[in-house]
Amino acid sequence: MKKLIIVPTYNEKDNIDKIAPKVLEQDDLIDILIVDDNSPDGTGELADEMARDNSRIKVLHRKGKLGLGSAYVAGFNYGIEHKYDLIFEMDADFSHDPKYIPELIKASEEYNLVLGSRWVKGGGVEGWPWYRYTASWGANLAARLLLSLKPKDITSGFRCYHREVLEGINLHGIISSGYAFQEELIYRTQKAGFSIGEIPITFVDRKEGQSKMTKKEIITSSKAIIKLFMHRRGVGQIVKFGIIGATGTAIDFGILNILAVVFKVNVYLSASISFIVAATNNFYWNKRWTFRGAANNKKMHLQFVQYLIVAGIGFSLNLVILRICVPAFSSAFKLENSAPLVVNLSKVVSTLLVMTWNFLGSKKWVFKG
Ligand SMILES: Nc1nc2c(ncn2[C@@H]2O[C@H](COP(=O)(O)OP(=O)(O)O)[C@@H](O)[C@H]2O)c(=O)[nH]1
Ligand SMILES: [Mg+2]
Repeated sequence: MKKLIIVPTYNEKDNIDKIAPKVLEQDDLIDILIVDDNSPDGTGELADEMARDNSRIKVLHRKGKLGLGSAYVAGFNYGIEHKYDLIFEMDADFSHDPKYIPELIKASEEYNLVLGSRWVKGGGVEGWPWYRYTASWGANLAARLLLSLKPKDITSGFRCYHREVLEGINLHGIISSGYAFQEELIYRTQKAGFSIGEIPITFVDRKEGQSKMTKKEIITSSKAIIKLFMHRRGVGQIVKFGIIGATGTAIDFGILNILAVVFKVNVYLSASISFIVAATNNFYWNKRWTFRGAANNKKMHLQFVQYLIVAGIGFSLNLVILRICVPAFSSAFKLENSAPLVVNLSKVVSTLLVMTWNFLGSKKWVFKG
């Protein structure tokens, strides 16, 4: 089993020559690939010297600081080209103790991807101030929830991939470059159906050199996670449906007020007209935008009638829920039925439930082909 440990470096002159021998001594079939982004401190030149003395050390030079993600992609491509069986990610700064490498290799007999994990039993972090600990844990949890990822430590940068995983997840399609890259790789690995295991590690904060985690990096990574989230099947639909629902509600209120308040039209007639106009608006945009591409084989007028039925039931549901919530909240908070808290909280509950009903009715019935 040929193994390649990829170590991306940016200003790691004080670490790289110390970590390399520790990595190589873990297993006879290990090679190291240093991917240096033209570090100003001369890490690249030092790496070249090391490679001259030891054929198990390889170096890739890139023009400038192009980001951790693309450094790894370059390293992965090297590993794929040279037919390494196991391909590792590892930091240069001793945060990832080389002693875990044999454990990662062992677990790789069972899993397609193995993570060195801080957030499983037995794992942890040493030397981080509380805010960095909280931020890392929180970012990890948020991304796990948004992307429904099963592993506990999805930002970990200490990993062992079988080559087949990297060949099977379309590295060219990756959209994030910074730290979100780690999450995206897990997302793709899980989606492609590969198994993922975790072994506990203690992550030790770097002693030499500086962290490259910056505010800009955090913002770019958060954006990448949200982009991935929007790419998930169905999520974009819910957001679009919500936007159209909001415009429909504005139209509904606007027309009701113009007719009933300004022109003194009978309030029930006004409410019916405003409801029909809003529903027509929602139908049109949901057909054109939210559910574009679905249900081309259904007659338009049939679809419209079905939509009115769903929206009409939704409207009645709204009244029923208000009839239940208003007395319940008013007795719970010991307030009048007309108190702003009671009225608005009830409206929030009914809106959420009715929107869910309308969305499911539209998706599963009206716009289903
Ligand atoms: N080639 C390359 N390596 C990078 C880049 N950014 C970070 N690294 C390396 O990636 C590893 C992790 O970075 P580090 O600054 O320790 O991040 P932290 O541990 O999250 O604070 C280290 O080996 C860095 O030298 C980059 O843009 N290009
Ligand atoms: Mg580090």
